[in-house]
Amino acid sequence: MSSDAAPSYSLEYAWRTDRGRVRAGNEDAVVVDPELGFLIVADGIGGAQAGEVASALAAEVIAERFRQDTAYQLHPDTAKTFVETAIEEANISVWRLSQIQPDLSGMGTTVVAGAVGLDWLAFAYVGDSRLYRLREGRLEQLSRDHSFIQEVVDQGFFSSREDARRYGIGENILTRALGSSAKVRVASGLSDLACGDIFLFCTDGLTGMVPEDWLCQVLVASVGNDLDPAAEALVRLANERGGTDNITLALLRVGERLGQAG
Ligand SMILES: [Mn+2]
Repeated sequence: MSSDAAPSYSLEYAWRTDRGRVRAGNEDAVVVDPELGFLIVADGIGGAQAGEVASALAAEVIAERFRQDTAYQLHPDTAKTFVETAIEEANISVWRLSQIQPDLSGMGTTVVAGAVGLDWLAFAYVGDSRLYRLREGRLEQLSRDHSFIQEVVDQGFFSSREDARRYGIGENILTRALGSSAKVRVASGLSDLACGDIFLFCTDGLTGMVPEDWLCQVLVASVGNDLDPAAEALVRLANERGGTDNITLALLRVGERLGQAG
């Protein structure tokens, strides 16, 4: 990282991936690089080992892009486009491999990725892996699921996800994923950084098991402590509440503003 782009805050990272209690394998992937300041979480879809291949390939393609060229870190808008493009490239890689390797046909993956700059976080995503931000005790979802249940709620057929669930709308139907075609629509956004913020990147194996107010409580309780036990506690909670899916998360905590900044 060039010194121009070094974050003006001290940052902490913690991450975990866990098979859960039911699944035979782990089809989630996570890559975090505290040195370069990026986080990637992906949740693979597909029979046999195909989901595992898809999520690992997508995460690696995106990580490689971040490692090769760090110039994106100089400007938030550049970074946002950069993360989007990296995800588009990952999509093509997953799609191509699924076309040439019959046993991988139909594989796909969700992804949510973030890149940290001077005083901002640029993020992009496809699917239902999520990004949350804890700020001043309030947990806010910065991503918006590309799922059927989210769509019927957005279109006003139901007043809330709970309402839609009561009518039997499943949580697990994705409307977008990497790998299903040569082109994918990537969603993206920017957040500023404030001292005390915690960003949570995670797969549905966490959010499907642990209610948001519990996630919030665990993150709030981590204030003043190391971040790693919070990551551990979130995985434990998801497992205690069933652990029916793979559980993956990456945390980024924003600390004090650094003296030499600006
Ligand atoms: Mn999952």
